[in-house]
Amino acid sequence: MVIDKIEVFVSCPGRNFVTVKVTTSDGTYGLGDATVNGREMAVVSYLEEHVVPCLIGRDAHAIEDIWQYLYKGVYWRKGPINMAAVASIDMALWDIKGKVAGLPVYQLLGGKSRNAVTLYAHANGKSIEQTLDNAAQHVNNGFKAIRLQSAVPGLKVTYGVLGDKKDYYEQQGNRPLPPEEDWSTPKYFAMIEELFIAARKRLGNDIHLLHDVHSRLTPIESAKLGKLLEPYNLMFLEDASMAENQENYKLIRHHTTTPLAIGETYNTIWDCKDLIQNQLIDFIRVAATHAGGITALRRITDFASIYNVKLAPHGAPDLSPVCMAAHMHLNIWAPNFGIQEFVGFGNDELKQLFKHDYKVVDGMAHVSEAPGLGIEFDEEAAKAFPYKRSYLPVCRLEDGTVWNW
Ligand code: GCO
Ligand code: MG
Repeated sequence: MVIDKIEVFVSCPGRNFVTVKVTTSDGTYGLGDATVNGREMAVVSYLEEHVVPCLIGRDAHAIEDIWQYLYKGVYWRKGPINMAAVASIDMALWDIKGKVAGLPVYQLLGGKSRNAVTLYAHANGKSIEQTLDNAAQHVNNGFKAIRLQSAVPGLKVTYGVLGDKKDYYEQQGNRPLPPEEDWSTPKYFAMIEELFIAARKRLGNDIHLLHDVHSRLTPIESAKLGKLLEPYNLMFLEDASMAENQENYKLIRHHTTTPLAIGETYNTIWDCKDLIQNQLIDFIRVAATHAGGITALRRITDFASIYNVKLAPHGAPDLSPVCMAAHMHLNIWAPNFGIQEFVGFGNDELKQLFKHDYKVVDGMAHVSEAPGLGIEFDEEAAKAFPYKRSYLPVCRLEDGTVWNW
């Protein structure tokens, strides 16, 4: 059974997705996600021009060899564009292997470690009250874990808090140039503790609370934030600071017992190695699409398990439903699974294009029993939603200095 055809589809059902379809000589096909938010066409060209021609005619079962061929074999290792291309092929080959075996992918990884996958929902708001109204709604719907983000008073825009239904910039799918946002650390500090005081009062102590800083703080400011939030018992504080220099997290760690999470932009095990082996974080937030697929996430997860670090995959809507399906199989297998971020795929266009087979009940995902990944993509329907250039915002301090996103 050899690889016969590889097709790359770019569609915009509300936001852009790059979907890869690998078809074998016996007609079996598998799907992969290669979406790199705001840089979609770079991956398309990398795949079509440099990856696809090398794979036609290769054994579709040789997942590990193909992974190594695309990683070690190319000289230019790592990087988001390269690794998203590797990831999409890898996911599609696992999907094919599962279909051929007649087994869901989690069975090929070693079977279930739990009954269902715990999810965390997002609650955003223009005010603390609005954020907590949204959180209370998630609790009513059965969620046991919620990420809280609230607009910072005095700033023009706060990420993810746009009001109306489009509260994710990237979901708007049509931003021909990057919008800009402002940031002020003092204004943020004036709000953030209030959010968690009010959250514990309103939601009680049984709900897991999480928060994403989007890397806006320096390490010493992150250390201060971690300490400040200790009384409110967060499940984790995400992306407090950048960790291009992984030493940054030593400083944060020495000052606070608030659990730390990072990894959504990481592309390989090397990006997380020091953080994991020095036990500077508690959750690793890699995504199958951005860190090299199921093969790579399985390796990172096993490595993390020896250091008590749990898997908590990135689950923003810029990862396609194909990636989420792959995560579900990893999550139900991983002995050291933590939690899955889950914003859902609400819009109708998107539901026309992608059909997944897992079910969400009371904030838990029940994983697909269909052979392979349990995901379908309607390439005909996708034609009605062509690519639209779109960007994430750029962040600046109030004096105009470009800041971390
Ligand atoms: C998350 C992420 C998102 C990102 C988005 C960027 O934790 O869900 O930080 O909020 O901003 O994925 O593409
Ligand atoms: Mg994040």
